[in-house]
Order: sequence, then structure tokens, then C-alpha cells
Amino acid sequence: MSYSKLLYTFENGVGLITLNRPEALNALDAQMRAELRDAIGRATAEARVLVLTGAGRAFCAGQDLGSGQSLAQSDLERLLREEYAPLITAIATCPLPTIAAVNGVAAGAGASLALATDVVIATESARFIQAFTRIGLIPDAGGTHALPRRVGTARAMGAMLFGEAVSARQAAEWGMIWEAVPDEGFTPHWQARAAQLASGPARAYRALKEALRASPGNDLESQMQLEAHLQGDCARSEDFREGVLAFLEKRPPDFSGR
Ligand code: T3D
Repeated sequence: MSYSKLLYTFENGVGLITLNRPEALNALDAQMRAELRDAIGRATAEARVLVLTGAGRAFCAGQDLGSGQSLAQSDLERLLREEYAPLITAIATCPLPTIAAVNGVAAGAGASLALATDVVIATESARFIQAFTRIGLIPDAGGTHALPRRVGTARAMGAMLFGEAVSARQAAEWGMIWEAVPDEGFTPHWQARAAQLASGPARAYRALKEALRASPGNDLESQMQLEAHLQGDCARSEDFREGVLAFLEKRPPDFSGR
């Protein structure tokens, strides 16, 4: 598939998707959603880390409110079931480490998109807006699942009811995101984070993501059984042998991902 609403590059193990409708603050239309799913599939097949970011001054302003058939007349239930749900699931269940490099405002489904990734790194001037109630909707695209799990019900409820912008710094203090970093140096910063994950122990990353995903639904005993199973697999990996050898030889490890 060729892309008209996003850019995709693959370099040094990093699959980078840049939402590319800066004139509409990278709002999500049907074409962009289709391209995103395709690009996520490509990155999953060839990369060791997936990064999502936005072109221009925004990360993503959520659902496109201005294109095509009037949203008020469209079947939003179908849109969510058939387009948003598979997209969010593809990100949330991606076996690779995923990063949202939030370069500017993330509103509505744009915030949900960021919160579906593993690590959200935002520039200090970025804002997260649960914009949905402003237009008479409830938060969607997985937002009511992700946000309370990250910040607790009280903060999720306040952010969603009031629909106020949460600054990147506040988001980091709440634990909504991993870090807020100064605008100057933002790009090299997330690039370094991505490079670190791209050269890391991919098999262990996959297993730790599986363990963390299962955690909320497991009691302690079941979780420890899962850990034992996954750790057994990691212990048979080349990366584990290399990690221990590198430690003993006092050098940085050279992980192959196997
Ligand atoms: O409906 C369903 O069930 C499907 C799923 C829905 C999930 C959702 O995402 S619902 C929420 C949709 N998103 C929003 O409500 C956010 C709308 N945008 C804003 O509130 C503001 O644009 C921002 C707070 C994000 C940024 O404000 P500001 O002042 O920095 O920028 P701006 O001037 O409002 O926007 C700049 C341009 O982007 C402007 O176009 P123009 O006038 O320069 O030609 C604006 O219309 C356009 N834009 C911004 N957001 C969207 C958009 N165009 C289409 N869709 C948008 N969501």
C-alpha cells in the first residue's frame, strides 16, 4: 500500500510512522486509519521498535470532524467497531515496543492513540485533551480503558468530564505518560530512546509486554506462573547468554533479538 496521509520509514530497526495531515492537526480520516493499520503491520513484520509521531505542530487532533459525510449522520458505532477498535488493538497488542513521540497536542482519539502505545514521550509544550464531551461524545478508541489504568479513576474522570487540556508535565506527574522533555532536543531525545529499544533484547521485550498485559486480570499465583513460563523462554535465548557474557566481560551487550 502506498501512503498519502502518513509517512513511513524503516531505519536501524526503527519503524517510524509520521501522521501527515499537518493542516488538519493530523486528524484521523478513513484513509489515514487504513494506512495506519497497514504501516503498523509493516513495522511489526520488519522493525524492532515502532514509533508514532505527528508532522507539524500537533500529534493528532482525533477524529476528523470536517471531512466527508457529516459525522452526525454517520454510523459512529460501526466506525468504532470496524475501524478504531482494530487500529487500537493492533497498537496495543503489537509485539514490538511501541513509542508515541507526542510532538504537540493530542486530542480525542489522538490522545487514545498515544495512550495505546507502551511509552509516551511528549514535548513539554504538548497537551492531552479528552475533547470528546466538548462535542457531546464519550471518550472512545480505548480511552476509557487506558486512561484510568494509567492515572486512576479520579484523574481520568476529571480529565474526561471537564475536557480540559492536561499539560505534558502534568501528564508525566500523574503517570499518564513516561516523560515530558524540553521542546529543544525533543526529537534527538526520542530517537535515542527508540535506538536503545531497537538494539535491546527483543525476545525479552515481547515477553515482558505479554506479562504486563496479562497482569490486571491475574492474581499473584497466576501471574507468577506466567512469569515462570515466559522467563523459561527468555532463559533459552541467545540474548540471555550474550547478556550474561557481556556482564562478565564488562562490556555492553550486543543483542541479536534471538
Ligand atoms: O465519532 C466517533 O465515534 C469516532 C471517534 C471519535 C473520537 C474523537 O476523536 S472525538 C474528538 C475529535 N477531536 C476534537 O474534538 C478536537 C478538535 N480540535 C480542537 O479542539 C482543536 O483544534 C485543538 C485543541 C486540538 C487545537 O486547537 P488550536 O487552536 O491549536 O488549533 P485550531 O485552530 O483549532 O485547528 C487548526 C486547524 O486544524 C483548523 O483548520 P483551519 O481553520 O486552519 O482550516 C481546524 O479546523 C483543524 N482541525 C483541528 N482539529 C480537527 C481539525 N480538522 C478536522 N478534524 C479535527 N479533529
